Amino acid sequence: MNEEQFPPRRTPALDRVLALELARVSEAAAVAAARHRGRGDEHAADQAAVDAMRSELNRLPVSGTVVIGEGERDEAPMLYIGESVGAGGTTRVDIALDPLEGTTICAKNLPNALAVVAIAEAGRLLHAPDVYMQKIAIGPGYAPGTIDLDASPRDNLHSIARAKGVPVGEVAVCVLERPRHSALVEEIRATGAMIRLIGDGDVAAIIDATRPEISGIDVYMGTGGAPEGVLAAAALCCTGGEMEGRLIIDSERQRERAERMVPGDYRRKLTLSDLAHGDVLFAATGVTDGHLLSGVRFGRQAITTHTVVMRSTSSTVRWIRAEHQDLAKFDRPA
Ligand code: VTB
Repeated sequence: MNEEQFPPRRTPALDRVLALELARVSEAAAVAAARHRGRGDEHAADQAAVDAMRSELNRLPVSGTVVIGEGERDEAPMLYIGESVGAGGTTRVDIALDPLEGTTICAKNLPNALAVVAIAEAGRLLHAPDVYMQKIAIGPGYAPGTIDLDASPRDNLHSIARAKGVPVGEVAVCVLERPRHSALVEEIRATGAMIRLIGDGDVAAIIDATRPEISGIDVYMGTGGAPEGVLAAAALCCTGGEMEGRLIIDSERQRERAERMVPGDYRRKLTLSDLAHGDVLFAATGVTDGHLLSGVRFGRQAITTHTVVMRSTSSTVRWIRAEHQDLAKFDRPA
């Protein structure tokens, strides 16, 4: 065989079959959380998702360590940072998860609550402390340097508009609706760009920016959770796109955690590859309806889930609509 024409494929560290296994993990969490939609009880919804995700994770043929989880060991009894999960084996992976991204969204049954999980070879996901992160993210197809976290929102929006070949008034920005974003929102509006304000759920919002023709969002800007930033970065490793972030450290305790967890200067601008790199698998299942994913449907004979599964090695993005007829596996007697 001519090696120049057919270069040997790099052997990925993560078996591709694992991608489908990962879908089962986010599906289980989503179904458990969806039973609590609209009931106003964030805690119960989250707990159900955690329990379901944990038992499904423990069936994965990996030796996994939770690096982005429900919290530090002393505050989260399950899926805490550092917990070992998986059925064991020689595949050592780091796991980032959010069994219910958008607990408030789920409790109110608003759009875009997701069950999310990502795995990567050990050491390839940033071990982000549970602090805020300033973020900016765009989808694929832009030249490197189009966005810069350190540039003003105005400069970033003009740069995106130029690269896209549209007036800045046709660029749409997604921002979390928070008092801390009032100056950002004002500055964006002053450029003429459009804003979509969301209540929660910036993982979905960043993935939205990778498919502007469907979501209507070109760029995500603002400050959200750092753990959610790593999850979103894991997805961008697969879809393509750019993201930059910076941890926001407000207390001595946070500083101590950041110093312990983040290699190098934790105050630096983090690039996409600082956040996640290497072979990455990502799965998200819709809990409530959203334009990224439909929520769980409880039918008479089947429970239907909608999941996106991504793999960085092949840049495959698969949309899986699953009808689960074995209802007992989701704790519903037939
Ligand atoms: C965001 C959002 C999450 O936290 O990261 C946000 O994506 C940031 O924190 O869904 P604040 O709510 O304190 O602003 C969530 O809303 C919840 O984890």
